[in-house]
Amino acid sequence: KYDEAKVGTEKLWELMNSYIGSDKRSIQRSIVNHVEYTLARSRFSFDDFGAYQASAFSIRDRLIESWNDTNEYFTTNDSKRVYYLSLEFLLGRLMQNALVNIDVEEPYKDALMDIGYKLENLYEEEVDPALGNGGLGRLAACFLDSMATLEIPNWGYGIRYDYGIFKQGIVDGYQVESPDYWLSHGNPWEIERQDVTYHVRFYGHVKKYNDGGVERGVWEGGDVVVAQAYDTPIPGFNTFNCNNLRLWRSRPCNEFDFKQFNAGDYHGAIGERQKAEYITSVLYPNDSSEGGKELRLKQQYFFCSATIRDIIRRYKKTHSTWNFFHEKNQIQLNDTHPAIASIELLRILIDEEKLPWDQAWGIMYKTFAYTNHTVLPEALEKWSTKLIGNLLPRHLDLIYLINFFFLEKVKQRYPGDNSRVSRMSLIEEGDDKKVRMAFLSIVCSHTVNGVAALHSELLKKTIFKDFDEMFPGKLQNKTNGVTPRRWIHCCNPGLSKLISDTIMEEHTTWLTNLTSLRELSAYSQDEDFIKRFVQVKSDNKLRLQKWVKEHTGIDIPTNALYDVMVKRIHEYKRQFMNILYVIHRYLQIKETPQHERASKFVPRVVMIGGKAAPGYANAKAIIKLINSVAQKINNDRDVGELLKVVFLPNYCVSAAQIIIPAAELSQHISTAGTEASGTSNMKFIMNGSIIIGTMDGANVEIAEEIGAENMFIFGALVPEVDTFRKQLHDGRRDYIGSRLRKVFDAIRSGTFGDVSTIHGMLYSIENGGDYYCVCLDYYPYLTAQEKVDETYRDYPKWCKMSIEGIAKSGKFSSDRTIQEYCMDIWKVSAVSIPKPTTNPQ
Ligand code: NTF
Repeated sequence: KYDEAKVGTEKLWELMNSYIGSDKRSIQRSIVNHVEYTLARSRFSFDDFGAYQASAFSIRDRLIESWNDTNEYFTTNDSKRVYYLSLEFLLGRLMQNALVNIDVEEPYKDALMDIGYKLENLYEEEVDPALGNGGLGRLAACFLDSMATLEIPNWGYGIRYDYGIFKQGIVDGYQVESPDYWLSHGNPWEIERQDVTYHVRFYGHVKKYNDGGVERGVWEGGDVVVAQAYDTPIPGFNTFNCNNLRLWRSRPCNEFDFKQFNAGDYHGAIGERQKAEYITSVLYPNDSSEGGKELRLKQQYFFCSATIRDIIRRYKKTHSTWNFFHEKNQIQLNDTHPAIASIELLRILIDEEKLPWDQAWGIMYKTFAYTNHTVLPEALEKWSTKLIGNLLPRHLDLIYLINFFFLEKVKQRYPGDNSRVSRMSLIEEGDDKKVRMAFLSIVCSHTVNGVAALHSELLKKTIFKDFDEMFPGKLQNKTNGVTPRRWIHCCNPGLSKLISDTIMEEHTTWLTNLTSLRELSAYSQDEDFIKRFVQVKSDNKLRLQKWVKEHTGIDIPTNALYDVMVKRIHEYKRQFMNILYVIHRYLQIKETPQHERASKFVPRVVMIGGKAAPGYANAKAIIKLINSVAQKINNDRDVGELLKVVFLPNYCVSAAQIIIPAAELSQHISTAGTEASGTSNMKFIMNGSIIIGTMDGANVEIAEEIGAENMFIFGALVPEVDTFRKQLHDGRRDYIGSRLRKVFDAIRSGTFGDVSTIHGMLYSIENGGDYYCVCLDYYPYLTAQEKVDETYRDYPKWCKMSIEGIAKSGKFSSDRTIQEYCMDIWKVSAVSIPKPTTNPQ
């Protein structure tokens, strides 16, 4: 008998069971199809941008094939999944990363060349998706790459902002911000999911009732907005697995407000609805500080609520009881920004799923884990209870309840210790009561981690001391890492090739087993190897020289030491100390007779880049000072090419990929105890740049791995910082010293033009306000800088140090970090998707 449905299904299977081929013709076909049918361009009018878009769509098609197979496989096998919740994903450009990961960069290069396009030029057409501020967001992106590569069933969840981090321009030396409307030409990498939406409620009121001894709530009224999903496939390197990044966009709810419409206020009603879209319009540009703005809390709850519902929906497809939820789902909180997700899960379990409190609590507790990224007090989130109570009334109820039960336990454990109870309370008392989100996250998670050994130890000794005492073992360390696919192979193809040639391994092998770089150690004094290494570095310096000319108009020599400091501008990171030293060096050159200069000074190009939060006056003043100093020095013919200073504008992921491979020296000079980890330090080391740095964050572990003799380490350690701060407090004022005084005087006297915006900082530092210990570390810093010059003069020694750095950088692959999270926190293992066997054209 003819079974119509069965035949139909078979036909469909046959049609869809094919994969795009990787031969030249198939690639070209898939690209030109998109030119014609997706972009509707004719063969006479498509430029590099059109070619980029069409190629991106063609690559996305391939990703979708494995992405669909992957998700289906995980569902069929009921795989345990990890969800990484983050308000920021600083992905950087996706095209090269995708081509490299699915191993078709060469075929695409050839196929495009054959029809008249250079792949490298197409890379430049892509806008940076810049949905993050700095290290925290970039870490999330590296983690996604590693999880896909290690075949960990993972989805990232975040927000699809219309505006990413602002673009930084420099006008008269000052930072000016302009909006980054990155979607203006569409985004070929994402898949809009009209079929995946959730309602999210704000404000309103709660009706409580007693359900056989359990108090439950019904949350009603208020505003309801829609969360719509946008998916970006995340391909792993050298695997068929393809994970997903799901970002939410806010939309108005389709249920019309008939009253307002019928009252005749059509425009007003539409205007109200448009406000919904505002929630996901813009990324907050503050790195390491929190504003307490209602819209920010709305963003947080909006994406957490949609995410939790999405995870529950997926779980319920294959499960009819709650017993296995935590065994199948692990949720990692990237800092406290998504902390409200745990309360949302608890709320749904109690109010909607009608679970008893203990069971709901247990499920939540066993599902969540929390990563802390900072000890800076201004970055620790605290939300006013008024704000939460108004926006999320039921969540505030639950937080109070959690706090009540928690404090009961504290009292039981430490009877009579009232000060401990108030120290540990999730609520900070005062006129404006506040919820301490970090404490809430600790209490609601099974595991908490810091991001470098020193940072994790500091957490235990300082801000989380009481918690470490009460829950020994709960606080762990997971030292950060970076993906070597982007941070060696993509950004430094010359070095990648040199490595492959030298250790006689395909890049596909060592890039997933980075400790095999150790073999390079044997070549750190090998003449041929050094020759090639120096060639790679100078090619990269040339590339940066061009970039600098193009972006700043400044000419820099290539036969000079490239000294780089790129990161967000912050007092604790001490770009200020860097520029003070530059001024000192300039004054020294000026004081030295012409004929002695060449033998006394190594030519240097000092490059500093990074964005300042728009409301951070001191950071902006530092940018202005750097630019003014650059202006003066670069135009002083008397100094010539001995010293050049450049402020690298609009530092972002794609700029980093040019800057980092060209650096010879890189600065990581934060006050000990302030930089939780740092991740660019790892990227610089992998690219053969030597670190001048303090014993802070991951620098400590870098020194352990590569040897302190291969770095320029200086400065106060954490206990000395504490002592100095205490002395400042007690009135110590003798810390300036004559050489630093000279530098201050030069700034004040107008040597660098009008830099009055920095005067406040100078005054404060002189008068006991040197909280970040610039003056304490200044002289050791000078000594370390002298050592830098001395070493650079002995170039073979310099090369040996930088090669040793590369060779021993393997620990800092984010693959290692993710493996540790998998073993110690998530207890999850790899699920490898079978590669398709058929590949009909
Ligand atoms: C940052 N934290 C730290 O300041 C960096 O040291 C660290 O490398 C990255 O996190 C990644 O762990 C933050 O951005 C924040 F928001 F926590 F302050």
